[in-house]
Amino acid sequence: MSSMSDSFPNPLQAARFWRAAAALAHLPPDEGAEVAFAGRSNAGKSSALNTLTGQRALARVSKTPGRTQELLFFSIDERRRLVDLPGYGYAAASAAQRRDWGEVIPAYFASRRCLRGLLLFMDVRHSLQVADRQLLEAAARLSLPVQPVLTKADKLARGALLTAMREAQARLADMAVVLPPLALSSLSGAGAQAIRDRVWDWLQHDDGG
Ligand SMILES: Nc1nc2c(ncn2[C@@H]2O[C@H](COP(=O)(O)OP(=O)(O)O)[C@@H](O)[C@H]2O)c(=O)[nH]1
Ligand SMILES: [Mg+2]
Repeated sequence: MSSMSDSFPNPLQAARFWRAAAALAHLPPDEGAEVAFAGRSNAGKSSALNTLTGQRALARVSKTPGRTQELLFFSIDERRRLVDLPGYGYAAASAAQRRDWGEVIPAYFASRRCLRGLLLFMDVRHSLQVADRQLLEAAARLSLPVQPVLTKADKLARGALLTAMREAQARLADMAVVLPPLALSSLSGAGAQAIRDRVWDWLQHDDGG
């Protein structure tokens, strides 16, 4: 499939860290268009943000899960943003941290008219855990479109990858707002272009608010 971004520079490469919000009271104005990145801690979300933007160190890649508790805003231009949501579901989380992401992420979804879509990153070897399903349900309640991304595709041989993709797709099939999953290896970049195209397509929809 050809796409506009095959023949042009990656528009997401313009993304620059703009600001962090530790609480919903500190979100930037609800205008223009933004796309959010969500996933369990260690799912490969930061690696994906770097790969999709073609930048080596835009988001910190950590071996220590659960460090970022803020919403991080990256601006592409004056009207378009990427938003890195706090990673959830890590084993060592305190009760307060669990309550935090369980409330903050759905509240963020509900408070942003400018939110065009959600990328949900899941390790292809452990997709659709309980916390992922809760996030999908929160998105569905708001009719927020979700693109599932199955990460670390390089960890599986081709046959096992196809099986894992098919299984994930079957389990997601009954959710109306969820698109068919895409596979990504941030190590090789395989699969990145289809995800960039999805993000860029979402970011074109700006209602002028
Ligand atoms: N082999 C492989 N490892 C990956 C990939 N993406 C992330 N990782 C590794 O998985 C770990 C967690 O990645 P990170 O991006 O920090 O995950 P986050 O917690 O979701 O932001 C790190 O050790 C990464 O190097 C991938 O596509 N392939
Ligand atoms: Mg991270």
